[in-house]
Amino acid sequence: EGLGVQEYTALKLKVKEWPESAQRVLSGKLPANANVYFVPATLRPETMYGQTCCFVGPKVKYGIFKVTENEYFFVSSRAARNMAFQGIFSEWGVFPQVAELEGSEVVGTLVNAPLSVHQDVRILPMETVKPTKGTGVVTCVPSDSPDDYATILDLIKKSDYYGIKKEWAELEIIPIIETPSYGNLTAKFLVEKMKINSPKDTKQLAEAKDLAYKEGYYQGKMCFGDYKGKAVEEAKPLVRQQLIDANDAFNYAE
Ligand code: A2H
Repeated sequence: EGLGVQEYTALKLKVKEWPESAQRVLSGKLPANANVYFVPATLRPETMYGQTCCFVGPKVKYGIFKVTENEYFFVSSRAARNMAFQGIFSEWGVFPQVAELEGSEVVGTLVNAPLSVHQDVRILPMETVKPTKGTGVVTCVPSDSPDDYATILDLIKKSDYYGIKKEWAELEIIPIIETPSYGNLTAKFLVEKMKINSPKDTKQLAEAKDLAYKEGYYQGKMCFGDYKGKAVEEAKPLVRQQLIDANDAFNYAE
């Protein structure tokens, strides 16, 4: 945003099972030993313990790109290009695309979410995903992100309309960060207090996001995980480094 550079943590969520809609598109396009990862970009690596699903824009176009011999990323082509010029792909500036998919075709994919209490989570639709920000993939932490919390409530309420199984959206929301003003489920607190009824209440959600971010970052204390008891400001780089060391994440900037 503006003139600044945004430093994201890009997380690797390994695909365990594709839905039929994706299998049809992918048939014959990937080698047998291929590992494919959904790669959300996040500013809150310290919250990854609480991932309950991962979002794509249902109408957004994505690609699967070959990163190394057996590693492939599911991201927007814009993000693949940026990554290729940040030394993330094996050949500088080259980002070979093996398939093109729309978000709706990958809804229901089962992926492994690094660090999360919920090892296996589903890919679900989020209509407010911006195709031009980050990777176009957003990991869902409903304890601390008002956008994620509002989207989860909507998916549960209208699961038939969205063509998903209700239980895919109903994973337990665990407290990760304790704050003096909003308790330990900041997003739920703010969504309820501000009477946000839908993911389309964008103005209120922007305000809630600001409040949640500031309170979490400056006043928050970890109440879960390896850095329990530490300030969020201190824990954030530690969790990020832990993810990077485990080869579950990398730095991505734009
Ligand atoms: B954050 P900034 Cl727990 N479209 O990650 C919509 N939202 C996107 C996106 C896209 N294409 N790409 C990334 N994002 C989200 C965690 C989180 C995030 C928490 C709390 C707040 C929060 C879990 N979701 O973001 O505009 C991602 O969600 C609020 C600041 O580049 C990413 O971090 O500042 C954040 O927005 C990046 O937003």
